[in-house]
Amino acid sequence: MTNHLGDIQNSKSIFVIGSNPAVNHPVGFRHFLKAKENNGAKLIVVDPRYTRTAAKADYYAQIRPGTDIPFMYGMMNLIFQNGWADEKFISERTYGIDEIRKEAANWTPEVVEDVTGVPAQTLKEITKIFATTKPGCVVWAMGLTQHTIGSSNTRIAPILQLVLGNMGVSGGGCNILRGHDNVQGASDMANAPDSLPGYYAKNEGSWKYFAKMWGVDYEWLQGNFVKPEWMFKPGFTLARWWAGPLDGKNGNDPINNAGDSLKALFVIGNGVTSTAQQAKVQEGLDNLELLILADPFVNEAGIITNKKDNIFLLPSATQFETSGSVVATNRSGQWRSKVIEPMYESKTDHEILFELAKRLGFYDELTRTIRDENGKIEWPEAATREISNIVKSIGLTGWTPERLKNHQENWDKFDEKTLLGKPGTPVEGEYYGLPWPCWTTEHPGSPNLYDVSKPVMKGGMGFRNRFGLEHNGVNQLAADGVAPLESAVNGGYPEITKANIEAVLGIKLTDEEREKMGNTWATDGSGLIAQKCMQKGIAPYGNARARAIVWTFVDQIPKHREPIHSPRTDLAKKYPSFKDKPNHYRVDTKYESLQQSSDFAKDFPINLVTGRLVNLNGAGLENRASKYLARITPEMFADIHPDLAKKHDLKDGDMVWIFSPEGTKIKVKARLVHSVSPDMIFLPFHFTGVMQGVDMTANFPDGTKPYAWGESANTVTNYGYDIVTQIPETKGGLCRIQKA
Ligand SMILES: Nc1nc2c(c(=O)[nH]1)N[C@H]1C(S)=C(S)[C@@H](COP(=O)(O)OP(=O)(O)OC[C@H]3O[C@@H](n4cnc5c(=O)[nH]c(N)nc54)[C@H](O)[C@@H]3O)O[C@H]1N2
Ligand SMILES: Nc1nc2c(c(=O)[nH]1)N[C@H]1C(S)=C(S)[C@@H](COP(=O)(O)OP(=O)(O)OC[C@H]3O[C@@H](n4cnc5c(=O)[nH]c(N)nc54)[C@H](O)[C@@H]3O)O[C@H]1N2
Ligand SMILES: [Mo]
Repeated sequence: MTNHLGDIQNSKSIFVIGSNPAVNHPVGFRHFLKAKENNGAKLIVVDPRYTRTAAKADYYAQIRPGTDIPFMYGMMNLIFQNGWADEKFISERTYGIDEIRKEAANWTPEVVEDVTGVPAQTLKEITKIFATTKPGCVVWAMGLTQHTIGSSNTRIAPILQLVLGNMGVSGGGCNILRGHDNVQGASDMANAPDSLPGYYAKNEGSWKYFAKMWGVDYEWLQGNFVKPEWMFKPGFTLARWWAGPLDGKNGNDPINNAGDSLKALFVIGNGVTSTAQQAKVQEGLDNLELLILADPFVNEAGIITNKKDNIFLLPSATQFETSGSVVATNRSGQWRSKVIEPMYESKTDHEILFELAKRLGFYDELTRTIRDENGKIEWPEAATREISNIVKSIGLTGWTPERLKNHQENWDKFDEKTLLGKPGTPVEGEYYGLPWPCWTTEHPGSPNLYDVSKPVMKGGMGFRNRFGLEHNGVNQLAADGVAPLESAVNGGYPEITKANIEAVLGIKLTDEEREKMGNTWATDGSGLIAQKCMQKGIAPYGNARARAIVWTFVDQIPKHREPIHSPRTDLAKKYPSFKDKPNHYRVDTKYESLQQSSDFAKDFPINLVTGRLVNLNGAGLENRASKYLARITPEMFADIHPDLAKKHDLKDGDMVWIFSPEGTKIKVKARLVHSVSPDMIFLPFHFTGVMQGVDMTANFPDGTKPYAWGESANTVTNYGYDIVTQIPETKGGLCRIQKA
């Protein structure tokens, strides 16, 4: 999130595209409702389903899945034409918007109507209200990301905000609602396979910086890889690990894994059965030599597999049985305190990992900087301190355990609309949770990113200078006169390095300082660069232009491409998918070759959309093991429009088979509702335990079977993975239905 949930109360218009916060973020949604009630804010919802969020909307558009790029280009087409663009913001703080203008010109309301299914009139009404009611924020979540073009979706929405000058302002920004508890913290800590903690690139410079900060030899680190060069390569993703054990067998995608297949899987805190193409996941599990599931519940990966040996369930403690820092959706840090000691024989996740490291023989290296002389670890404070010591890239430097605990103890003394600590309290002048970047231990955190109306020491900053100083001869730094308030440089400036700090800040370093200082702001273990920058009101990461063109991507600007399985074969020809991508996170991945291989829509004419229910979460076992939550939705079902149901002779409560183009099928109960259109069905993905008609729940150890189980939506989600991130296309696929 560039801004925060409370800041949504400062919005005058809220554009929700691909998110259903009334169901999935019901506490956060309170702020949306307050914005409506207190601020007269207009709520706009674009979703293929008429959701509970849509029920609260002033404007609603029912969009065909996977066509959000045409919709937003359509908006920009009208914005440029009507003079609603913020040309000053565009010229001073952005790069490449002219390319966007050209592409937007193609997307007239009529073309948009044909591709998205949204009437031209609705597009016009929504565009006018959003473009002229400022400030406005954009909100999205999985409705935009779970597509082959998910990463392009996540670029076009911020571009829309740049064009409107809605970025870097309170009440504006891009409020991307994160999913799990601490998912922001998890991604900050490198759960992605292509980076180190803090999003440091997996290159030699970063590895050497980490080696130094961890107190271990770089050569030792590198020696743990099968060959030195594998240290720099991305790993498998969660979406596609199962291709690893299958290793190209049975027509599965070939892998590139140093000549070997994947033998063992260690799962800690993921449901596994939430993964797309679950029949493949099952095949992957069956082909493992070793499966370890560290989970407070019986992870259903162990239930759906036919594997009979070498499956170990490690009882993890829950988050109530441990303490430490986590990160909220808005980049705020939060301190958690243990409520009870771990029950029975369970162990906390960090203990499990420490024990694993001991047995693998690198406990000493793993804990070197967090142990005292007697080998004792002050947990979790020492871990938080290590993180704040190392992760400069996103500004975690100011997150000491003491400051986070102070916020925990005084959480009632912050203003919810600004996050500012109230005067006369122990948190005066600080923002709740010190939202990153929090550059130093004196910095108050940054509630809204890219806001130049504030001094850096009060949370202000420009855009990050991340991609060099010029591109195609165009300067990438912000224009003269644009800089955070009270900054020593009144205009753009580069990211700060040891080499340029004296020139940019107008200071002189002592020899001792130069000796201690790291080469760049992100690898300066001494913290001197950040401190000097704060004194001069400078954001260490620079003050640059936001770019609309990503010159290293296949689509340099976001382009519409039809889902791999599109109901519109004519449009799949006109807007084809990407070229197939070999070695995409180690797996050869199909796009165009699959999309163009068959007229899928002929045999599978119905759109398949998957998503969430308010009473269940993720893979769902945690909640299906609760009698009361399970009772709300005791069985797996499909939402079907009455008109579609009629065509198939289905009544409410009838059983229906759903077939996917992959050749898989599930049998579920039909629930007749008007929230879906007649050309689509909706499936919740929180069930599993039955695989294509086969009940596997006898595999549950005695006494652990949940109160509800059923077929998994993911057994019929189609092949398709984002071109950059590899997130599965679980929001855009096809199916066929038949009365069971
Ligand atoms: N109760 C509950 N709350 C949760 C979770 C849960 O499982 N249960 N999970 C948490 C997690 S991990 C996450 S990531 C978040 C996710 O939160 P959301 O993203 O809000 O969750 P979804 O229901 O998956 O999808 C949101 C909406 O996207 C719509 N959609 C589908 N395809 C498209 C499309 O092509 N374009 C547009 N514009 N919309 C589309 C769907 O119809 C759906 O209403 O929720 C979190 N909160
Ligand atoms: N079809 C379809 N599939 C989807 C999605 C979709 O919209 N459609 N959404 C996707 C998204 S966004 C997400 S995030 C995933 C969610 O999918 P998962 O990550 O699988 O979601 P959870 O069920 O929350 O899984 C968490 C697991 O961790 C365990 N757990 C809970 N607390 C702890 C703990 O403290 N320690 C340990 N070790 N384990 C713990 C739980 O018991 C559970 O087994 O699903 C994805 N799959
Ligand atoms: Mo998620």
